[in-house]
Amino acid sequence: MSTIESVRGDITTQTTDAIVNAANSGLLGGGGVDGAIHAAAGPRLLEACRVVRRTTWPDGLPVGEAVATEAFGLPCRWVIHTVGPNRHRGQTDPALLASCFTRSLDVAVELGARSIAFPAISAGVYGWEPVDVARIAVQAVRSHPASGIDLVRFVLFGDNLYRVFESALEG
Ligand code: AR6
Repeated sequence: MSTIESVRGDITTQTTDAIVNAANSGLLGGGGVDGAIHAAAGPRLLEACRVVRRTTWPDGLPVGEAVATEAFGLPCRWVIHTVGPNRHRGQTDPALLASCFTRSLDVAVELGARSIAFPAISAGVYGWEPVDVARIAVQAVRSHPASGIDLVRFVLFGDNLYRVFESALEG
């Protein structure tokens, strides 16, 4: 049974074994948490993402999928990149968002990670309501076997998001 917790903060400073990036299908960087992660990791992260595009996912990473790279300049060991559903493009199926958390945990287990930090995937540019993201995230994490993972941490930017996740965890 993993500990599941939420903290206010910046995911790029987390020392969990893995952190999750709310990326886009192209995997070549962007704004928000994706931009912060690439800036903190340095240019080798972009190069590693280009390798993923040349090999495993030539057409881009599908919504709800996850793939890992090394973390380079970041204090964690791996970055697990996932692509949340974009409400502005009509991607409103909660199963797609749940899949981001489930597949990221699958990848973390495959890597042998003991701890993982998630941002509020799709709660920014992709336009999902924080309360929906929190409910779906907590449910997906709780229902995942996550064997070997001791700690799942939600790292939230801002007080409102933090409160919303805290109440989802209390529920
Ligand atoms: N640490 C933790 N959370 C953060 C950080 C940070 N350093 N920076 C932002 N957030 P978003 P999305 C929060 O827009 O909605 C990118 O351009 C932010 O406040 O980063 O999945 C990608 O390339 C919000 O609560 O991700 C895609 O194109 C949450 O992280 C697109 O945005 C997610 O916001 C993905 O959109």
